[in-house]
Amino acid sequence: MQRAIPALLMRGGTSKGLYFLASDLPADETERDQLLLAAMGSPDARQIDGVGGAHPLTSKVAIISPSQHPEADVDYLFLQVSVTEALVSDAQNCGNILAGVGPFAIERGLVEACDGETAVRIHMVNTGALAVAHVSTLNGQVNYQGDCRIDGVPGSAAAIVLDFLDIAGSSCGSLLPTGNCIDVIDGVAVTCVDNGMPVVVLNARDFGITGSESPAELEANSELKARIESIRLQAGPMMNLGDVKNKTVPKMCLVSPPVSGGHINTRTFIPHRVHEAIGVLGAVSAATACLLPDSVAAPLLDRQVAEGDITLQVEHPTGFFTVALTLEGCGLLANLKIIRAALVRTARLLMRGEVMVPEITE
Ligand code: NQM
Repeated sequence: MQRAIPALLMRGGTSKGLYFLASDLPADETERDQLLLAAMGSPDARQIDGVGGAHPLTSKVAIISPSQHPEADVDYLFLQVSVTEALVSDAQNCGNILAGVGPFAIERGLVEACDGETAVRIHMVNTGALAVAHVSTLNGQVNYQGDCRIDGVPGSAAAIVLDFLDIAGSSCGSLLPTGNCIDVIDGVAVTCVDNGMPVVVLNARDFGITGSESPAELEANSELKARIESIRLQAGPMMNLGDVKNKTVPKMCLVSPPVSGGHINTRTFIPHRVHEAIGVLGAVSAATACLLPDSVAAPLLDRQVAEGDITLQVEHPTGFFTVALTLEGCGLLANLKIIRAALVRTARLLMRGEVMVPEITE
């Protein structure tokens, strides 16, 4: 016997995953996670017996429900389903999958479509923070078509502007969770930052690499991977994340001077595979590190920082990621506050129906 669970398969930004209504999934978390592992086909490097795409970026789940939060329309819980292990984690948020949440909420009748554009207010359950997604809508339906291009996705689609307010310390409690702009771990200077995503920023040069290597080259460098994982395991408790051995945070972002006309170049371990682009909130945190005087990234930033709105082009392996930030009181670190982050993504409904899961027999 198989169990049929209503779900939408969506691309959200440069990621892909299953989107569910919470009411269609078991309330019991263990039962829910077993079902999600089976739906994705995990654990198995090829996820051959499920709909997962055999990469962390395509093994993701969004669970959405009406929100009780006074400033939100929907609650969004993000779950990372491991490809190779029987693990489902809610320890991180995902800004790419977030891009599909507004369209999903409209598709499934949680939010009514307005004429032209619909603002969907989203409570991100993993971190408690809020985002507003501006979704293109026509004749009461989501409009997926448009001329917005994002690097890492072929073709173009309708733009979805995501606005984040006050996401500093989303998972770690503060923007600089160790209390320092620079810490030294295993003899390497690092900046531990959380502006929406816990990220450890490292200078690629300190590892004897340029920072422009391809994800495949970086993943083949076992000595580099071991050094980065050692730093990550030590940074986790320092960032108030506890033991991060089985967690997908913090992300490890290698920065280097820009090479394609952007403001900073990045390569990100998420945390064991290397991102083909960069995560949304990961990019916001990395861009934020560039603005913090004395951080590992600040000296590499190819522009001046002033109070007000600033737009940074973050280079990654498949192009650029544009992050717009609003800064208050720059200059001295103690006075600096990042009050807003905004960026553009696209999303597309790929399939709607029921995902079939074998009945679990004890
Ligand atoms: O940082 C990958 C992705 C992500 C997360 C990862 C993301 C974010 O590209 O907000 O989007 O870092 O695991 O989907």
